[in-house]
Amino acid sequence: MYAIFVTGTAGSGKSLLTSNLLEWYNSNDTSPISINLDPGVANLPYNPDVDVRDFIDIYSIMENYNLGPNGSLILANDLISTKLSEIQQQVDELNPEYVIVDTPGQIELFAFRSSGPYFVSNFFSDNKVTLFTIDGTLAESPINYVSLMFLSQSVKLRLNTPQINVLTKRDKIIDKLKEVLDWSNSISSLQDSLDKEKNFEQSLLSKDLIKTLLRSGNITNPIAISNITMNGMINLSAALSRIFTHGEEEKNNQ
Ligand SMILES: Nc1nc2c(ncn2[C@@H]2O[C@H](COP(=O)(O)OP(=O)(O)O)[C@@H](O)[C@H]2O)c(=O)[nH]1
Ligand SMILES: [Mg+2]
Repeated sequence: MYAIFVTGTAGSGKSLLTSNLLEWYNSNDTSPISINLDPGVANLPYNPDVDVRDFIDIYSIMENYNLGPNGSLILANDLISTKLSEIQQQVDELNPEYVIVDTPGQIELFAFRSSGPYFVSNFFSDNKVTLFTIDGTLAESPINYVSLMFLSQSVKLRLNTPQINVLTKRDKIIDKLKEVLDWSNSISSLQDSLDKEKNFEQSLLSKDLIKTLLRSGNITNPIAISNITMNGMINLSAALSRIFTHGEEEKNNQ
């Protein structure tokens, strides 16, 4: 069983990507299931097979602890790790090949508190990958692009699994897509775009930061997809298979 944790900032396309991955794996004769790990979500574009909202009710938390919407959302997210064994049991009963995990809308509540990393590291599966979704419409400016690449690395530092950057909403940035993808292929093209930025200090800081990321050797080129046209899904599924099969090879060689 392979687990795919779909992370990213609020509105970056996590839930729609979860839904598309389910469809993708279903139509490729594999058996995927979905887990919704967002206790605060009202509507989802798919029917989750396992749902954290069955175990954590945001409205009862508000009443029982006399909390407002923000406080109860934080507490609800902190409680996710306490429901790991119930969730794992439901998943194991379904016995799927792929588990696609849609994570909470607010990434800071999942990746930067203790519950999310605990869940990711203790969820039992043969192999795990984190997808970090980057909203294409936010990554259009080179300074935003650098800051999102940093956020991606920060999430990797917290969740500690192999990670793929996924640039979503490519259908909305058709005119800029080539330039954005060039930034990941060539540092000089990113530097050129940063040089054209009006704010000198922001531009300089971005250049320093991207050099640091490149030196660490960890920065990976984002895979551009559209959750609407499905363009790019084939590249994403190939990248996922590479990580999953590579992981299996490593295990077999041990
Ligand atoms: N045009 C376009 N819209 C998208 C894409 N991915 C997500 N959206 C829209 O962006 C909004 C947020 O998506 P959602 O999956 O709920 O984001 P989440 O908060 O990360 O789970 C929704 O209105 C989606 O329909 C995409 O690739 N292209
Ligand atoms: Mg969502």
